[in-house]
Amino acid sequence: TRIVTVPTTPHEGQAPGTSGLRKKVRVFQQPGYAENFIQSVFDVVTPTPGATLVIGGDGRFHNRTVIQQAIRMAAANGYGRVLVGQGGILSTPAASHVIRKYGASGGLVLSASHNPGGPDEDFGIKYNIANGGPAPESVTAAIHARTTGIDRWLTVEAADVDLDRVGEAMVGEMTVQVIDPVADYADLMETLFDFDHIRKLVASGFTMRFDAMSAVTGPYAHEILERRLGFAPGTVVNGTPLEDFGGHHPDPNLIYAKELYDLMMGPQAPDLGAASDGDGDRNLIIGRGRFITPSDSLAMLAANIEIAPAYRGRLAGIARSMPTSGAADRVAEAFGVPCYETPTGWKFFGNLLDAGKVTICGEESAGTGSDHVREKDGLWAVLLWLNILAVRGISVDDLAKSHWARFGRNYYARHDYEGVDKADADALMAELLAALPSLPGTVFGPLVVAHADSFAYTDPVDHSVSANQGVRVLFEDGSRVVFRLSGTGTQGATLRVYLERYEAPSGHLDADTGVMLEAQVAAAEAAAGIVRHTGRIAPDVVT
Ligand code: VG1
Ligand code: CO
Repeated sequence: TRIVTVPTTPHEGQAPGTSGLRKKVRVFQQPGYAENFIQSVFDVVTPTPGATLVIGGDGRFHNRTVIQQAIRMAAANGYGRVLVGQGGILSTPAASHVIRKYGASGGLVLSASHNPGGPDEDFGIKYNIANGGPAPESVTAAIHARTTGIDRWLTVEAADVDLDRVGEAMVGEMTVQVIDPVADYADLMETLFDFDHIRKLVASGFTMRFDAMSAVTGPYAHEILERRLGFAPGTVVNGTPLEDFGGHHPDPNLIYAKELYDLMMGPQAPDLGAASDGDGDRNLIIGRGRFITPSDSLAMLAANIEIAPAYRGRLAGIARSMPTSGAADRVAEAFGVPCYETPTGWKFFGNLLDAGKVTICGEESAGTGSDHVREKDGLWAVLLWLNILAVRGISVDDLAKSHWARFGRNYYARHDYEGVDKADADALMAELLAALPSLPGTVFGPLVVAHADSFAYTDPVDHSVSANQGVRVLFEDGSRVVFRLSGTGTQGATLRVYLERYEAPSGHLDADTGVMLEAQVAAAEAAAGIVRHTGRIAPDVVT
């Protein structure tokens, strides 16, 4: 087959953020935009001839177009085989598993995750390495550098592959295998959890609702929850992936999954409510009448993970992102295992997982996962919850209460200010950074600043350093506020303010989170001048 060399010039702004390159679909539709980025990936990772590449996405608008481009480009760049999910579908955790299972050299995950989809919304491309996880910063930095100097991309002349039929096709000299996107992943879940026990729980009358938010987890949830575990048909709602997610934000939080939340707080609530995001790596867990914050979920899952067959006797350590609450730290301490604090983004967990230093990881943004893949995994978290509830025979609410009674409770909230003017957001952060040296000793109402810094992380495995990962203000009473700018948005800036306060087992364990965090909210405003900088008097999203 003839390899076609297409001359090109760089597109600006192709720096991958927290989780890949994310832009408006219209930006990706510019001639050569996706091609430049994909070629930059291939130029950096230089696949050995014949290597396998996995391609999949969350089914959002523009997914199929980029998949066809990427397949032809892979053929021209020397790959021997592409594995692609039927219909162009692979959830992020499923893609991670497929990369690992079939020994691929890497994968392209086409998704903008929790961001909305459709012609006027968002698209994204992320590269994952051979361990199945997001490329580390050294690789994403090299990809970005390459995008600034790229002058050609390579493709072959070939027809589109039929993505809707499982089977094999040739593109140039490269084999394309269209695979069932669900089977491998569902089989993996059966090896991790006690499905028999969960089936008994279901047979005993335990009910749940899983909201797939018209995104990628629908087919996975139908297969695993309804077919393999026996939950009643209709347990999974919004289970068909739509290109625009039905016009919603596929973000499983209390704002965008409000219907589920309202159901769970009402008289018709099933035993468990859960949801996942656009690409299937996030999870929302709500018991009847009880929302579990993602930070608490990480701690509760870690404390009980050894109940699940694949984790028996092997909790090696826990990792959490810096803004995630310290609830998991208390579990690690009690179990005598290390707890690592990483920057935001799953790419920072990869080395710890590969080295066997941690078994479970999590982020306050509704991401939880383990060493079974190298991505966070929404359905995995739901299944682990089910396994634990089945074996312990208690409700979500009772599990939470018993957890807090033993470890204490980290009251926690995140306030997001979305679509803020970028210059205003930058000015706020710059001022905060400049004020850091003078903050210790400052009094904000009942709080006194003990320590303030800009978080930097040294990877304990490869010793790489990631600086500037968010501003932390720690108070003498152990509470804290954290400030970061989002790295996944496509419009303006999003300011995230993370608020946390610990209550010991002897304290108030069932108080209102908003009330408990009043002093921290006021301190955040006083320290950062959010109203003054952004003109916003209240956050857009509170989770
Ligand atoms: C957000 C979350 C972060 C998560 C990332 C990707 O990043 O805060 O914890 O890893 O999204 O999640 P940021 O930079 O916007 O705060 V996903 O499910 O969008 O791939
Ligand atoms: Co996601």
